[in-house]
Amino acid sequence: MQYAATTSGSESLRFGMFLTYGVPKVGVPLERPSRIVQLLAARGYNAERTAVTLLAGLDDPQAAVEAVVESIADDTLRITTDDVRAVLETDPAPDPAALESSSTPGTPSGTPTGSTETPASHTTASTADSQPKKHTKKSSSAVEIGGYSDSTKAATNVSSTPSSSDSQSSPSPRATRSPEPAEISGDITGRSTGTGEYKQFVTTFRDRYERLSKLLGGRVNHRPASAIQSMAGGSEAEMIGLVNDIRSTASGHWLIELEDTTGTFPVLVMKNRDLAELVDDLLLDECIAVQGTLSDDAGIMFVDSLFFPDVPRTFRPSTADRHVQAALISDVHVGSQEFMAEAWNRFADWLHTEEAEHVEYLLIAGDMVEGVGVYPNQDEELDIIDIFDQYEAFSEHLKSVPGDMEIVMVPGNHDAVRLAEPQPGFDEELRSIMSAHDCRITANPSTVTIEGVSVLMYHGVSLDEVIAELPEDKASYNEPHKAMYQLLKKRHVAPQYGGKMRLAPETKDYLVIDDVPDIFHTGHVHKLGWGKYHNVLAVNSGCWQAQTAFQKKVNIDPDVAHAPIVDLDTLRMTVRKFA
Ligand code: D5M
Ligand code: FE
Ligand code: ZN
Repeated sequence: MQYAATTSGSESLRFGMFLTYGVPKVGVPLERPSRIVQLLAARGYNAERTAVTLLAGLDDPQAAVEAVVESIADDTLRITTDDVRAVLETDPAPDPAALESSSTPGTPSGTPTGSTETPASHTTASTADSQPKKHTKKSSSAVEIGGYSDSTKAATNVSSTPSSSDSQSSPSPRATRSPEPAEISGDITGRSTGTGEYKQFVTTFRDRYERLSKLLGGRVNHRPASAIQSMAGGSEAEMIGLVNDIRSTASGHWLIELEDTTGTFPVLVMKNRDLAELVDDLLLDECIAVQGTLSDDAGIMFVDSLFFPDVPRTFRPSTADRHVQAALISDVHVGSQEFMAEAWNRFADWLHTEEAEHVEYLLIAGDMVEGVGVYPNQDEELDIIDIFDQYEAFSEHLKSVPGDMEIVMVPGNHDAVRLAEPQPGFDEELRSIMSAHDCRITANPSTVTIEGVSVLMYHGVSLDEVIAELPEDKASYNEPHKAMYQLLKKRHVAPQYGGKMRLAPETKDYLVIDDVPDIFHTGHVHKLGWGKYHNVLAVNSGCWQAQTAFQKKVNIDPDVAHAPIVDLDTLRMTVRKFA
């Protein structure tokens, strides 16, 4: 029998063999001069505002950035005006040939289509049940979500009445809030060790493998690939590996190459087996376990069971001890012509009313501002063209949020931090711009615990990828929470590498979901959707930016100016609409 691969399982650019081999170079794109801040951030530097202005005013800012980065001491974190001046004095016209060559700018377009394959029903042969309960605080049976079933178009499921617009003129007095300070874990800010060297990708992927294989370890008694390679034909075998390749064979079976830290091994999922459905859910680079039998020539494993790290079905979330709520928003996009300032003001006014007195936390999952140079021709839709001015304006909008609320923010792909994930929190300069309202600023992703409830905050760039790769019923723009379920199942916020998502090599894979969160909060796709996956509340907040020209072109109809509000004591959701 032959298992010749005929069709590729994925169109994505691949850099396989992360665990055992070298990795090709992935350049950080150099784009336009207005991206000085992002250019520097991508290289791991912050800069004084005056230094940025100085660089931006040069004929060839990109070359100047390179020259400055070359010239400064290795341990420099923040580039000063003096650093720039020193370079200009010694080398008034930095050589553009010194520039790294760059590939296409920005993110490839994400089309809102799923795979055309026939949707398979959601049968999961893969629920972990051996995990201990993490939370002991207040364990209850499954909590239901008020007024919402996670089936149809989320925007039509807004369960609360729209904000009363009359409340904005005369906010009624309310009791003072007393939120506890949020506890933050997984914050990479200031701890990034990535030098951008390619061998570091190997370290990151090894860490991913090691941590996810621990989660899967209870399910199989796995052997390393190198050991399986020397087993006799017909043996029973179990392996844990990262998915290196997925192909369909000439006869329609699925050939999957798994890789661990010792090598690779091909495994075959027969098309007529129930578990063939699970292949639909697979993404490249995710970690799975398989159990099966080796072929007679011991060259391949026939898979009998396939497991994802997953969230145990027995998971019970922690809840708050008192009635307290959190507003979960994202994608404010201040600085865009489409930013809905009036809707934001209605939201902020509502937060001052008695009705909102229990809303003590505001979590913002990225894209505070529109940024500059994020997508081609984006500048045509900018209302504020300077990135710092955008943050000044955002800060003004934060000031209208009640001062006694605890605000936590993580950056997104439009923010002025490095694009590669994990993204550190904003630098000192941006923090000082936003300091008027005392906010907590942390990395993307981070886990934020409020009132004993852990919230995994992640901007959500990988959702575009998950939606593009998986069948419509598993993940779509209309049901973004289902794409989030996939991330929970894979216990990784951005499993597939090499497409839209940029990964920063670090000594640890900060994108692994080690601990199951009580709430998973993302944004990015500008669609509202929420639901529960094995008792974890997944919420994708909408946005505060009306449809952009790009979104119109690709038929994305954003859910604008909704504020999902979660009761932290019950994990029930209500949505307020301010548009
Ligand atoms: O992303 C908002 C959503 O729209 C997200 O799903 C990506 C997609 N998007 C928006 N503009 C573009 C362009 N120009 N190319 C590709 N994909 C795009 P946000 O992060 O707010 O831009
Ligand atoms: Fe956005
Ligand atoms: Zn985004």
